[in-house]
Amino acid sequence: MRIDVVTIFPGYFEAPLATSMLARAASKGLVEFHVHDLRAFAADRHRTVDDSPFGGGGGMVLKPEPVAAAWEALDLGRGHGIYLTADGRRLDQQTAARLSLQPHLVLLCGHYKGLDERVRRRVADEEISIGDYVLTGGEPAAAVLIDAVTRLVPGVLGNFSSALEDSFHDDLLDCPWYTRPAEYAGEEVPPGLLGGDHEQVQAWRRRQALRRTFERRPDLLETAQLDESERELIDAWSRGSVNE
Ligand code: JA5
Repeated sequence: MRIDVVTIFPGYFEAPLATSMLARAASKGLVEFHVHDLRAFAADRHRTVDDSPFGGGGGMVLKPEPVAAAWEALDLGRGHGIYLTADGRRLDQQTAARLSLQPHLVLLCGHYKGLDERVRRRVADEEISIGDYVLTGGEPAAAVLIDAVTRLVPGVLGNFSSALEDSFHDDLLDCPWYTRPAEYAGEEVPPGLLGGDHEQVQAWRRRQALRRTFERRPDLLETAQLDESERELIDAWSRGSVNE
């Protein structure tokens, strides 16, 4: 997979792309990252990329021509264009999985009040938000998207972890995890994890994942794949007739 990023802050991406799993994926040749400075495609000697909005009001809007020039010069139109914006469709695991199948993503980071609407429609195949909060620009959202998508590219995850075992793979939150020591600060590790009975461990983890999802993200239970006994357990929790 190839990922191009177009931004007025290319330096923002240095540490995330040079760290841990993303750096390893790039050094293994599984993914290529190319970060481009939008200002390099400005037409004037001041490298202007923004201007005031028609109709007045505060703030600035990213001009269309530097974006169009970057797309032309870098031949980005063949990739799948994504504009990171608070009014985009919310990023979720299903979207990350779908994007991980694309051979070429092009991420465009907005700034100020955003991008002129006309070039936005021309370069963006889709518009994505990472959540309902305001950012100063699209860079943090692009870094999040790169992480979520890249780890799903075949070969990127080691066998220490598998995308199939992720929290959210089955629409539930993760269970609690424990490591040594078996007693810490007066608290024992739950006995269900200690007997070496793998079936028992799997049952304990599943129930804990259900419980945690019930408590923190009940909305996820609407669409989760649950069997009849799991539905009954959740109904019992809802009635308050079982505690854990
Ligand atoms: C703000 C000019 O998903 C959260 C996001 C907030 C935000 C994004 S994505 N882009 C911008 C932006 O501000 O371009």
